[in-house]
Amino acid sequence: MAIQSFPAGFLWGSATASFQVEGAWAEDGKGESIWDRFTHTPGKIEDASTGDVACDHYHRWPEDIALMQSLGLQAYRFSIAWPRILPDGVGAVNPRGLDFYSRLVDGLLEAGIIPFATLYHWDLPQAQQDRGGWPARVTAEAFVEYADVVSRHLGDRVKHWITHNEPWCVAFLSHQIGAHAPGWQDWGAAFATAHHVLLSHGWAVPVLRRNSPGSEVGITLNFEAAETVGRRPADRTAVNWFDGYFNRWFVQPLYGRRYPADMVAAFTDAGLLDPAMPFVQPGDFDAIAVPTDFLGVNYYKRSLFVAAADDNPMPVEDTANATLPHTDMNWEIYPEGLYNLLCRLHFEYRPGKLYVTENGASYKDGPDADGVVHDQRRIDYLRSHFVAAHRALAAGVPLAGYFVWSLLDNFEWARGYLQRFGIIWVDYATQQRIPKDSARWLKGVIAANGVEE
Ligand code: IFM
Repeated sequence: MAIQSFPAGFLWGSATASFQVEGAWAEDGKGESIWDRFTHTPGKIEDASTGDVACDHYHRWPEDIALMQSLGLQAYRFSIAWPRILPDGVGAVNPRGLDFYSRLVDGLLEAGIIPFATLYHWDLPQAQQDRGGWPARVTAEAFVEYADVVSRHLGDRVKHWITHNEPWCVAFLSHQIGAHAPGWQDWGAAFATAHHVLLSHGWAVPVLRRNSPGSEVGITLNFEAAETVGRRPADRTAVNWFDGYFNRWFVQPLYGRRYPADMVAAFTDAGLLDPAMPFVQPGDFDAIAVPTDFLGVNYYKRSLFVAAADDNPMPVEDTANATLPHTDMNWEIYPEGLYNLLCRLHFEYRPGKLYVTENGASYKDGPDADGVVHDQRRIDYLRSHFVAAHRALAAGVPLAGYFVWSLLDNFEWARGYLQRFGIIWVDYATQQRIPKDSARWLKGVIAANGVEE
């Protein structure tokens, strides 16, 4: 097997998010988040679990940093819980919340691990939700206040900032499909949310730059490889529709191309979008297209589509033809999609650099009789995606780093604790951590700065 070497300085990391790992949901002055409210509402989460304790990372972060260090991780992507910092969304700052992240960042730096801080990974203060949440423009303004407070406090030490994680999830999964907090099913609210999230990103970038001189600032989007095996022109249209809804609606405005015209027309024709887009104000698109240093890419799977039989514009997922192996999330494994995506983003949008800010797989494999977790399928998944990323680098894509999702098994949103993405097993009853085989394998990849094809 040939070793595919990555460029010198390529960053290898792992990622988590505050609500998924921290626990301590009501400690040290933290305010309630929309995910606290959502998980405390019966019927929302598959296993009826909450993030109240999660991986107890809020208390166990020194142990978790030691684990990262033992694996040779060079960077750690974590998110900051807005309600720890501003329990009411805006206004009074909670110094104990800032202190927690300050200690975490200092601990990472002492361990030689570069902190990548995501400002928003979905845990909006409930008080801000009560002011209208993301469908209201005031929340974009509140986000800038929050970004200012955080970066004034941590900006001397954190030099990599991600404004938002996966705006599609914030907009559509949370406000149109309703599977995530706050659980709305309202297309209008989803479009307004998408706009306000992007706008808040655009407004926050100069604030982060001012408060954190010399830092890299970017945003993370999630992308899916949308494809069809259908032969009818309508099947291609269906794929384009999904690509517009999931991928292009977010990346285009960030790179100065506003919302995709074909999708504005498609959504309008379907009666889903008011073409006047009342949430857009003069200057918004310029703000959204503020230059950034990198684009963060989250990639997991392929989705196949066919055209709906009736006039419904929503494409239909073609599970019958999804014959590639699936992970426990029932996601089709398609490393080729990562290669295609990275090339597409580079050649169509020319971001200064890219990071894969999330990629990984959910498999249940747990400790055997000897307490060892053999997760060969995760190793295979990661290896194939690393090789795809390497091919993209060879094609000229300025990929600068790769963050495996996730460091720890953790709270997988609406799926609760039933899905395990970690390279480290977590026993939720005892909070014991056990690095899986994939963690040891990743350690080898990092040490070699290369992967066997
Ligand atoms: O766990 C999530 C993460 O919070 C956002 N990206 C996808 C992951 C797996 O579903």
